[in-house]
Amino acid sequence: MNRLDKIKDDKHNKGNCNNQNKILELDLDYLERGGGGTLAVGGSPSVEPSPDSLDLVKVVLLGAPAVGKTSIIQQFVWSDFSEEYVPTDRKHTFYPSVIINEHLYEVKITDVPVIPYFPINSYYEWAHYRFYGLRNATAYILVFDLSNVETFQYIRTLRDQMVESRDMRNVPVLVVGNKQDLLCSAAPTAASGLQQLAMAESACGDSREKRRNIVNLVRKHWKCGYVECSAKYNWRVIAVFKELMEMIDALECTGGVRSAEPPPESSTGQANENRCAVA
Ligand SMILES: Nc1nc2c(ncn2[C@@H]2O[C@H](COP(=O)(O)OP(=O)(O)OP(=O)(O)O)[C@@H](O)[C@H]2O)c(=O)[nH]1
Ligand SMILES: [Mg+2]
Repeated sequence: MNRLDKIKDDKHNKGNCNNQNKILELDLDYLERGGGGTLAVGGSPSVEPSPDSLDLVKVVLLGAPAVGKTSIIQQFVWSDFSEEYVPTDRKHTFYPSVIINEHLYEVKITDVPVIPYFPINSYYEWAHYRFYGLRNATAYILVFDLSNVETFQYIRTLRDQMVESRDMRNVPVLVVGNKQDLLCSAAPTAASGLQQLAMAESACGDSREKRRNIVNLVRKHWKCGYVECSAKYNWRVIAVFKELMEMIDALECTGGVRSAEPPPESSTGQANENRCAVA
């Protein structure tokens, strides 16, 4: 069956990583409309989806250190957030079931330690990122920190490496600006003197300008989705996954074919009008 990638490698992965076998059924339309915090649980939390009966959408989150990748996932899956920063030091996987446009998807969300580069072929993947599933992901979420726009440079480099080494046609990529709550506002306070206010306004203006350029690059040139969120306040975290699942669902409906196997090394990415593709 072509509809979704099979989870062959998950059989393989069992025992090699810390699988967090949390099975949730999330109706994204309902949740985004504010449909309560209680999620329909679609199975025992300790049971992994049966590899034989379910197809899986494999989503990998990537981004610079401390941008909030783990926080976004944990807020989405567990409705939980921690102020404490614990760098991710090994692969973690999460298995929510997601309903979008009345289609049910089993999703495997993978959180990995920061990778210095995207593996340009399966040899590098095997040698340096074994079992991370980087090259055969169904879709990617690339996260940066809105309050530190320099972190965007990391995903820009990573995306360049992806499009140079993997056929990215029919592979949705969503760029997420996290920590929206930390965005500066130059609103005057009683304590701020005029000079301080002017400096704050100018700093905010700079950062607003950089953000505008990023949104422009991502949407117009990369033709990727873009969402801003705050994992801390659970603001638009569901929208992140909804947007991504919409992209995946649209692809499924238009018959986009995704292969669980890495493509031949010669087939580098080319433009695709409607998908997140090479600029
Ligand atoms: N203010 C604010 N802090 C956040 C937000 N999201 C994450 N943080 C904080 O940022 C720090 C890093 O968050 P993580 O989720 O661990 O970041 P990460 O990208 O997984 O980091 P690595 O695993 O090292 O790559 C933690 O202290 C979080 O509490 C947010 O939306 N707003
Ligand atoms: Mg992490």
